[in-house]
Amino acid sequence: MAKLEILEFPDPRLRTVATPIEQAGPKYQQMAADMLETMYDAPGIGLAASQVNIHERLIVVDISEDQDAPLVLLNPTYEVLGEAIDYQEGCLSVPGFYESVTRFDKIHVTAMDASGAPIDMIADDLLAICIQHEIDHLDGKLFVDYLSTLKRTRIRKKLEKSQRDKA
Ligand code: GNR
Ligand code: NI
Repeated sequence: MAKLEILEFPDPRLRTVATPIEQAGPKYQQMAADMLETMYDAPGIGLAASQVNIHERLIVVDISEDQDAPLVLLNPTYEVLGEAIDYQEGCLSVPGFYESVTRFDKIHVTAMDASGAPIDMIADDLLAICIQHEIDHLDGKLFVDYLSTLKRTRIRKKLEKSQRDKA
């Protein structure tokens, strides 16, 4: 297993649209294991491959308290079933900032697991929100894109400064 480096806003690589995975298998099982380790260590409840500079359509999610319910989704897509809800979101690629974003509270998710088996599930509440957030990453989209330009610019400047101070 290996811990991976998480890209931070406004890194332009986070804007890459990820490509579909053609063939599931061991390569993606290893990639998912590394992403789960990275997510649990952070800690976070989801991680998209885009955040670790892998531009393929793979996300991992675990909303359990005990980090014992990992979900690995390749080529995930969803249809909306529920209502719009506002939720205070954070992102490992936008560390330290939390803002309200409108999502849907129930979705029908279709994907495959790392071995290629089909996944068909209904997700609601936090799980639904997290999956929508992760699929946005695969499309090069971040939660800050839903905020006002003023808020997004403030966040960008603060993160650029902390990235400079770190370097
Ligand atoms: O750890 C995370 N928490 C979170 C909280 C509210 C809405 C979405 C998330 S996802 C985030 C981890 C992350 O950045 N995934 O891309
Ligand atoms: Ni995120």
